[in-house]
Amino acid sequence: MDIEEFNKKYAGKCSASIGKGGLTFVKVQNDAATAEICLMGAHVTSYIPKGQPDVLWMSSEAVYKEGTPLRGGVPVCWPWFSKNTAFPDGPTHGVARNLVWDVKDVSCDGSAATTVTLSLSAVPGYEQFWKYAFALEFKVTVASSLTMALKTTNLGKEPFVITEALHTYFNVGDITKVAVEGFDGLPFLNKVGTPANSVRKGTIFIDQEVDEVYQNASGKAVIKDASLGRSITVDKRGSNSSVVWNPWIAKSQRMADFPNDGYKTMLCVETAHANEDARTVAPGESLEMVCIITSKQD
Ligand code: TA6
Repeated sequence: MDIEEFNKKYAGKCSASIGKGGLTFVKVQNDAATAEICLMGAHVTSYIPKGQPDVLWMSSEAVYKEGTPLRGGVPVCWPWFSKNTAFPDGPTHGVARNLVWDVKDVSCDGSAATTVTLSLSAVPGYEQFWKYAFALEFKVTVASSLTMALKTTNLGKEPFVITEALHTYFNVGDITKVAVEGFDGLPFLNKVGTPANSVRKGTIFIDQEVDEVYQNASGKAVIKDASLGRSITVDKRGSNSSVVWNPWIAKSQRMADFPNDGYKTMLCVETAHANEDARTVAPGESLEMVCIITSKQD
């Protein structure tokens, strides 16, 4: 992307610059919030509503290198979530987060809402894993909420099946003082240790590794952060599955791009089409999944 041309075209709406690891970042600043999006992976790395700490958590050990997934923010996991059983040795969480996306458009609605539309229509270097003709569009609206809409269009002549996730890492003050509402009574696959099916009873508190894939999760979740004195609502449209993840101590230590104590200040609540919520996209059809994040000081 020609940075100078981009900045001329979108002057006053957003600005692009070369950042860590030579990666290109688009910065949005308006009356409601600021945000940053790395073009590699269309990866939202920061969302700061006016007067609040960043809503997203980025690892201090993240590796900024083209082709290497960024740790933190909102990884776009597509066209599969977690491992692709057809390619067990392939990339985890698909290939979209490793690739550089284009900016299709930037629009503003008044002085407090900016929408950056990013697109991807090929998987260079990953063709062995994904042979279908597709178009991906990711609309990121930075306002008093952060709204992310991921739309998959099948441009080919045969249907394809995807799983996907907006794998959002939330910034919390102290994980031991966090309560997560919205999953009471829902079935989930517990992936810690030997995978086992279970049903959530009540509120989620985090005092150990948690890696849970919820089904029938079509509503909103609320992350109550007593330490930062705020509640983060994670609402959604077009998704029936969610993932809740905290690596806790041992797994944090095993991840090179994750600080040993990182588990204390992050929590993933992911808007997904995961596991049984896999989706078939017919030729010429589109599938959209939307996540709406709103953070309110208590
Ligand atoms: O969404 C939770 C999860 O599937 C965990 O099992 C853990 O692997 C996490 O994603 C991070 O995956 P990554 O490939 O980004 O290290």
